[in-house]
Amino acid sequence: STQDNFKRQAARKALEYVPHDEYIGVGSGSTVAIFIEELASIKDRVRGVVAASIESRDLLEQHGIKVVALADVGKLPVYFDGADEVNHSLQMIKGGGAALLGEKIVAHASRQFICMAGESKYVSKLGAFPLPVEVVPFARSWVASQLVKLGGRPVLREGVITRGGHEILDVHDLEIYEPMKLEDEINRIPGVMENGVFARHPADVLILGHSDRAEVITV
Ligand code: DER
Repeated sequence: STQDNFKRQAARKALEYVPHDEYIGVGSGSTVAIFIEELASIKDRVRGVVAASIESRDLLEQHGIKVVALADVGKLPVYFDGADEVNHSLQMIKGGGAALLGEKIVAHASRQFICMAGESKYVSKLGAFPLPVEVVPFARSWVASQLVKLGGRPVLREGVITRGGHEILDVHDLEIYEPMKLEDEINRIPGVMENGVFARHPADVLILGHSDRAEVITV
């Protein structure tokens, strides 16, 4: 599909940012899945990969790429991941794939964040995509009431329990004028494990896939 083509253009360009003989981190989603396929062609160059999600770990192993644990590698030089939205400051909304807790951990454990996305993800203001918030199940209703006070309309993502045993509330109708402030405000609500605003730790490089090329954007 056209979207897949955008993703592949971005994933191919991202290979240029893979350092020689280093550990790297990868996130989750369909763009990362394409990146992992492309990575297989240069897997001898990679010392090992820290996967932020179980799906990515399994995909890496299927491609014969060495998977290592974050605990065994400390700080990573670079982290590759997709996004649901990315603004012109390279702040992101993530969590469409319910792996946002692992993704934010590995992103913060990495020196550089390379975001790969199709052109439709590049927006001037975040918030059209409902914001995923990972919550402790028994606190779900109370957290939802606090998110309503922030102007959101939280909707439980039915049938999803995350790797950490939590639920996801997708928060619609948020007007996100100050992403960093919102990221901190939501994470201060007791019962919230993590949320999908990646503003404290924006991407360093955005590789935007178009139909026939990839565009490299930095701030
Ligand atoms: O869940 C996530 O954070 C993914 O990275 C998501 O934001 C991007 O998924 P996609 O590459 O399938 O659009």
